[in-house]
Amino acid sequence: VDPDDLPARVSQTFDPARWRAVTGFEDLTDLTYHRGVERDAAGAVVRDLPVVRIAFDRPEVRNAFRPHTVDELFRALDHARMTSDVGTVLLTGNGPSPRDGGWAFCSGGDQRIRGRSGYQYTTAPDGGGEVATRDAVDPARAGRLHILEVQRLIRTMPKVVIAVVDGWAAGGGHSLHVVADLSIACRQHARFKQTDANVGSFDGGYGSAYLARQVGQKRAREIFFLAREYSADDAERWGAVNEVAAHDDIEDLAIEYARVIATKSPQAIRMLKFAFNLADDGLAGQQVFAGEATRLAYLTDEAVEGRDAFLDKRDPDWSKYPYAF
Ligand code: S0N
Repeated sequence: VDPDDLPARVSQTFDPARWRAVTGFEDLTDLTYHRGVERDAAGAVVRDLPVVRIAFDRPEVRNAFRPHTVDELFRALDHARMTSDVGTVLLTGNGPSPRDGGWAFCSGGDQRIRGRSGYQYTTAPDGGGEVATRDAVDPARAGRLHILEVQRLIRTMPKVVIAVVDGWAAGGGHSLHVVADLSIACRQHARFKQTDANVGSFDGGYGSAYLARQVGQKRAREIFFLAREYSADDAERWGAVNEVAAHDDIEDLAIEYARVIATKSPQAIRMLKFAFNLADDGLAGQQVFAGEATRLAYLTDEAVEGRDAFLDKRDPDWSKYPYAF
């Protein structure tokens, strides 16, 4: 597959001139994964930009995630985490739905298969929609709530993750937007609704408690207990999204955010993200922050002296290193 051979329309909000498919991810079925690029007048890629776009690609079910979607999402996010010249990850949804023109960021877990082991989806024999069939699955994987592993990866990856909410953010999709570092919402299409309690699920971690940090306890409880639909403008007013943009401008705005972030010190962004997380993440947050501090300390002469002294089988000489600055 030629990574530059982009489908003409991944989504209405997707400008093919700005992106190339990420090599090694041609097998994705439930997501699309692209790297931002700069092209010359002839359309050839001049250079990669420090941004990637990961998009749910199941618009016919409002971008609900099935376990396979979550596996792909973890894989793409982890690849973005490991790509050292990428500073910003845009998480979004492709659309509109070919069935009814509806837009979605993500509508959470696919309710057709939730909690059921041994189901898998295949294309219907007539080539129509998917049909669920019983199938043997590894019991170790059945019923796994591994979307929570994705939430933790978003939280701990040393990059800025931006939820580009261009349609419904519902249930577990609402929680993904909550856990993202920043959110941008489309004025015309973004709709928010925390449906967990409607269907017997409850994200008792970031989806609720961290939401309460963002919008306050009363509002967060209203969002969960009443499951009312709210708009992009409501979300901005309540402090749940950073900015609202018109449909035609949302991708430009997201890329502009990434461009500005790329002008900042990667180390400072990393330390700031982990510092923002620390209090809410408890000892796990302290571990992530301290791990980064340890990595920086290893680069100092003082830490090198400790290592070298051990290897040289001598006492370390700390006399050059002050107790205070
Ligand atoms: C998003 C809503 C509000 C949009 O309403 P709208 O615009 O009126 O569209 P619909 O006509 O309702 O939807 C269009 C088609 O899409 C299907 N569909 C939509 N959402 C889902 C979904 N989540 N799962 C499966 N199908 C979905 C509709 O059924 C419709 O198709 P047809 O016409 O063929 O019926 C509205 O759609 C809505 O409320 N959706 C449900 C939102 C919801 O409750 N999500 C789940 C909340 N809980 C979680 O996310 C927890 C995670 C989880 O449950 C899970 C599940 C599976 C595997 C793992 C997990 C896990 O916990 O990790």
